[in-house]
Amino acid sequence: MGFRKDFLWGGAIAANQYEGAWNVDNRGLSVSDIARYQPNVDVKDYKKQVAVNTETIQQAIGDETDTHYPKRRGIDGYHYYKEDIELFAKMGFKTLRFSIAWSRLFPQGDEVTPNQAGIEHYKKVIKALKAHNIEPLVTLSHYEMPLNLSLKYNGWASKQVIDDFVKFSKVCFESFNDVKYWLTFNEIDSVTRHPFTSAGIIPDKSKNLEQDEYQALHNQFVASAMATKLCHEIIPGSQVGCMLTKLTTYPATAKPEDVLASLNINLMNYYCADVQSKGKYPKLVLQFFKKNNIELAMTDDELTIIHDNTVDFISFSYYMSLLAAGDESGLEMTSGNTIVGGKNPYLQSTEWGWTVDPTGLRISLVELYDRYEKPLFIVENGMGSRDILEPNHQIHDQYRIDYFRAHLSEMKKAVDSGVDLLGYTSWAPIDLVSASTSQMSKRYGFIYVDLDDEGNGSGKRYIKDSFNWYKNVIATNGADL
Ligand code: BGP
Repeated sequence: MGFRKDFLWGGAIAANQYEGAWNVDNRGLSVSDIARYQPNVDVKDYKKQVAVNTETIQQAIGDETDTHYPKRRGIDGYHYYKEDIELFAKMGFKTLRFSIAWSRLFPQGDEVTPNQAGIEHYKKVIKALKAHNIEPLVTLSHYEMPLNLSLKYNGWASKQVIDDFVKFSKVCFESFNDVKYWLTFNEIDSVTRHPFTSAGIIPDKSKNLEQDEYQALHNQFVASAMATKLCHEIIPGSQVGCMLTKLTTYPATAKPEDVLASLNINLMNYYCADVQSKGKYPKLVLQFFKKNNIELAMTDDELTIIHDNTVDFISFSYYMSLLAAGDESGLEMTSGNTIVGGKNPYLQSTEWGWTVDPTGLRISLVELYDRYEKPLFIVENGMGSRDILEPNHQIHDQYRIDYFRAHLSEMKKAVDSGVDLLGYTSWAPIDLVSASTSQMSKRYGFIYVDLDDEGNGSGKRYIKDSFNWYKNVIATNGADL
């Protein structure tokens, strides 16, 4: 009973929210450099927060400062990584999930040879991790496609991008061949929620946006399968995972119409993992395409590649749960993780509208394990909160400890019921720029970073109360929560 002996405890970050140094060492512009901090837009209005068009993109390109674009500065992890890794090591991390910024290796995305400076940077990061016995868990694509590929091809809507991604992946596997665990696309299903961030699709360039989104997903499935094949060939013993946003949806009531609505939503939430894990499209999804006049360009060869190169494990993010109803008119809606759904009257939600549902994590683990019968990996879970930095640099974040304690307890119950879980990485072990709102004040870390939404502050790192709590969790392999 309890967690496996080699359970991978750790944390997860992404280059575009962590590194900054957007124009250092030949890095090219990425889609994340376009994300503008918008203090006057409601933080719960994700559609508005992440909206872009050709005009706002051109405006961002013309602005060569980081003033309005916090992801350009991140938390300067590009320069702080050694100190940060030392702090993670102090907590006893067994793994760190991080992403490789595609535009550091291929600034325009379509060069023939990679930018050596980018490769050298990640070699140093991996070396620092290994020196502390921290296993790297690398995401190849985490909302940071080279902007040039978005502008030139409308991103993943075009098959052209598959080759560019596979070339980038190959360079990663060859250059970082001591990395065992890899993820291809972060929250792959998010293409239909924020197509620009996830797939470089500029909505006003699409004639049929819905069709482009599903085509982009198909192209990513092909690229993911090709990368999986290469990874297995280049790094013997390596393990590749898919990564989905687990948006667990309950029926609003026991009314059969509500049950049906939640069933349909969950089926669509699962389909990306279905394709990547089972190697084929679910028949119900093919029927959905037909009914909605979505005609995807897919060849037999591509379907074979997908079929023959399925993932080794299923990873996912879990933040919250939602409600669905046959008739949504009576439902109070809430935002969360870039999706809007019914608000559960039994759950509390945060200032950003995300419900807190630890039992939902257990439900998700059981559902996923039963569906795929492959090892699972929780690669994101956490709660955005405002923290108060006390005059003596202390941060008393009991609310964060409560959140994690509740979720890890449910995770333990799922494991005790037989779920094979490889590890758990919190989002994020250190405060960084929010993916959806570009705020710094939406904090997730066990480590506080002294920066505000405008980028003012010393950038110094301070330990929160939750730091020592998590350290003890890891030291006891989850026995003492
Ligand atoms: C996930 C993303 C992460 C992360 C997290 C929290 O969807 O994969 O990049 O940021 O959500 O979201 P936010 O930063 O918007 O609070």
